[in-house]
Amino acid sequence: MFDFKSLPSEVFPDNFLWGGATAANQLEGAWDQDGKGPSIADALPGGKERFAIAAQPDFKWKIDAKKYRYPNHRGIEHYQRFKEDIKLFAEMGFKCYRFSIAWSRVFPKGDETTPNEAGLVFYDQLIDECLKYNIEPVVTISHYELPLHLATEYGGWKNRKLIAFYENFAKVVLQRYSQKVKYWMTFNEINSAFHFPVMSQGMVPSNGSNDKNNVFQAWHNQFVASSLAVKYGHQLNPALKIGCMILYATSYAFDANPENQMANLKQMQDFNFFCADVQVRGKYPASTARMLHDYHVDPKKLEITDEDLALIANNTVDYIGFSYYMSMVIDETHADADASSGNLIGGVKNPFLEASDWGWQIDPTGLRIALNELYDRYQKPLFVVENGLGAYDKVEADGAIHDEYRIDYLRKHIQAMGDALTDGVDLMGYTPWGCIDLVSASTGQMSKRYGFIYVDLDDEGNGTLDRLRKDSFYWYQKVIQSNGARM
Ligand code: BGP
Repeated sequence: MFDFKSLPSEVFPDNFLWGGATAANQLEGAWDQDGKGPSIADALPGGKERFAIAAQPDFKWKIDAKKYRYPNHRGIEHYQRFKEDIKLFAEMGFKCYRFSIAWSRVFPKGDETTPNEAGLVFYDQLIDECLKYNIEPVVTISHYELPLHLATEYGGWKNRKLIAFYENFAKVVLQRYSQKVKYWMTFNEINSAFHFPVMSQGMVPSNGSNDKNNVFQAWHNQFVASSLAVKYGHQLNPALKIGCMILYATSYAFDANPENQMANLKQMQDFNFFCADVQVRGKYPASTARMLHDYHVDPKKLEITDEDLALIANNTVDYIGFSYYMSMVIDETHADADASSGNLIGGVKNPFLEASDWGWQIDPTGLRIALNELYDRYQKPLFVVENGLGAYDKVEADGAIHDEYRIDYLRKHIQAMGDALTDGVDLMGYTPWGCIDLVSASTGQMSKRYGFIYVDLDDEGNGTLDRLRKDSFYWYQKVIQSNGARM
């Protein structure tokens, strides 16, 4: 029998998880307080220099207080103001809040055996503050914030020793919070290493990030580590839902030329599906051999044991978390095509779409397509854990922020999710990115803002850090109140 409850006005299920998303390194600040060690995010330059690292063979990780002190080191001082921030989330009616646990707050160097209790106390308080308002915490275990020591001394994720260090970290936090936190994700945007292994694998060119053998080895090590976390989490509490998290960019072939269609198929397999296939289906996809060949990876150089493969097969994820900001176009046949831009991904310009000030092509229908593609392929619950518009905001004389462009972007993407639900997709929730303004991952700056809440802080570190409600704050409050019926 068909279930007719998904009529347009009540398309979002009653238990739909409306909320917002952040990451520790982009908002906490307090980078060296209460025993926290430095993470790779604390050693990354801001501005254009950030992505330029990928082309600097001699780049060395270092903490340069002058150059890198701001902004990741300070964030938006959420560490000090988390109660005020969670209260504002509660005022919007959040049902859940996605954040990450800074690994180097818990294990300052990453390879210790005993955790830093003061670091854990912060997360005890943060989680309890969420629960006080009935906000369900959604935790990313690792979000672009590997302890720096694991990058400098061990060379990042290509080193197998990191599996045990991650396992130790994951066990500590899973054990401590397994009765309070139901939703988890093991690695943020695990597939982003495809383009920028610096942030997700802690590898720079001098550690071999330009060698795809290393990138694949690092992925494999992360898959094993993720499986160990899933295994332990389920043993602790079978009710836990532990997901993967991928960066999804719907991609289209430029035209009906079969060459472009084939190139797009490879793009979908290699970028959008490869990591999810391993984590959701529990095995490497059939396209892996072709992919290794295309990227000149020598399979004999990869260390993959039977025991690893069994772990991966037996500990698949419960749901698929993914970020969606934009779509892209694949064109292999026109050398002169106009390039588009994204933080980690590229492609050519799509004449049917508008783009953000950073060139990210805005495509709500692409989200409906993504949800259908993912659900058709995996038949697992989906969770849109990042989405949003990075924009420059202006504060009016009366303190108001009229961000109708952001409302327009989010409204269209929520409508696309509603359409996908009517298509039959199983969608658990929606946590727009940077629900409070924070440091941008790609620029390392404040001026690229996503929040419903404005934070008074500029790219040079000037400002009161006051929190102001944008127009989108009141709009999103209504969306949640009406469970997606009023937009
Ligand atoms: C994703 C990351 C986030 C976040 C977001 C927006 O790739 O998971 O950490 O920052 O993108 O990107 P940006 O801050 O570069 O605009």
